[in-house]
Amino acid sequence: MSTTVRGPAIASRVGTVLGIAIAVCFTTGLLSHWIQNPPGWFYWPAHPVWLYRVTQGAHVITGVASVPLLLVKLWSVFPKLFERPIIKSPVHAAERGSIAILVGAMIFELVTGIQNAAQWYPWGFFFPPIHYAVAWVAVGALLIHIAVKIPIIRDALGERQTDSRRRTVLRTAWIGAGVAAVAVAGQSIPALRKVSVIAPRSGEGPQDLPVNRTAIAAGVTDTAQASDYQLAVVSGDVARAFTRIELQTMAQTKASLPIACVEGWSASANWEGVPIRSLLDSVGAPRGRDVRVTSLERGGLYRSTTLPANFADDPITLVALRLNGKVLDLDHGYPCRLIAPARPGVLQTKWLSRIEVL
Ligand SMILES: Nc1nc2c(c(=O)[nH]1)N[C@H]1C(S)=C(S)[C@@H](COP(=O)(O)O)O[C@H]1N2
Ligand SMILES: [Mo]
Repeated sequence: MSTTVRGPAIASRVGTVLGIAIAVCFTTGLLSHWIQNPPGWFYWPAHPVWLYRVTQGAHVITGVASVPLLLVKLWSVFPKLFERPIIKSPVHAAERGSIAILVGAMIFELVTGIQNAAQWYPWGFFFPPIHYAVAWVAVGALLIHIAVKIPIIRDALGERQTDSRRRTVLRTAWIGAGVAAVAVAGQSIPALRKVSVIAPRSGEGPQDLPVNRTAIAAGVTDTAQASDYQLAVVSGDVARAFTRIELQTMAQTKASLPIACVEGWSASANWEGVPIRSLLDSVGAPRGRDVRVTSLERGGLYRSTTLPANFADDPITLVALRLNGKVLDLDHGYPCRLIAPARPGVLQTKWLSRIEVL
């Protein structure tokens, strides 16, 4: 009879659930990366409107839920991590090395991801490309790890677990993961808002919607409120400029659409404005073309984004003038901002200055 609680029985069970969480986290992360840096073959649909809200919510929730699972997993094999000699044979050395890389990369991904979701950026690097690159390292090392351990995993999962101490540890792992998931889920699932103690953005902000970058932070308070403000719309040689009043007199469309931040929080709101397609029609722009949208913001990473053709032609991709029944707040993008269905928040450009067909 075994007397240790640690070992393959726990490691393989917690590892399996952790593996599923990581698979969801990795896949949804890849999608988010491709939406923001689309390879030529990539297509992201504009409908259903909540699609990105769900994929990115799942990304952050599975990432956070992985923390307690990873801790229990490491605990279950802890003495093995310090086994001597470190190198017994080339195969053994490769296996140890892959575990060192796996653990390091996983911890890096979870820590930087959670810091990012909490909007705390202590590192000296730009988060997205590094988080993306290390994800491949982590997943590569994980696949090697699983391949090496398959026989042990299969045996351990085949045996019924009767040791009550182990069952307690497992129950603790599941409860820990569940609590972690619920604690953060409220930033994407409104019904959980009150119990989600670590949801950093959850509904505060003007017009009942969180703000990511304020007008002051973006340095647009003067240009956005200037009396000679105009929105330029350009297609080839044809260009027009619209004042806010001219935009207001055009046919308005209403749509309920979420802002779904890459950092995990999301919130639905009622938007009203001019379909971007109407503005494109006004300069005779053909359908099926990508469109560049540029902000009044002078610097910043998000001053300009490209709207893929299927989004530009969608009837509820709006140049929004109103939010939740009132004139768009300055912090939400006054005089007008882009709001498109199923698009990451980071690409929902505020304080528009120019729309140009590519
Ligand atoms: N010009 C500009 N638009 C921007 C940003 C920005 O930094 N500059 N931030 C984006 C991000 S990251 C998000 S999540 C949404 C948030 O919109 P909100 O502040 O109206 O909620 O705006 C987007 N639009
Ligand atoms: Mo965002």
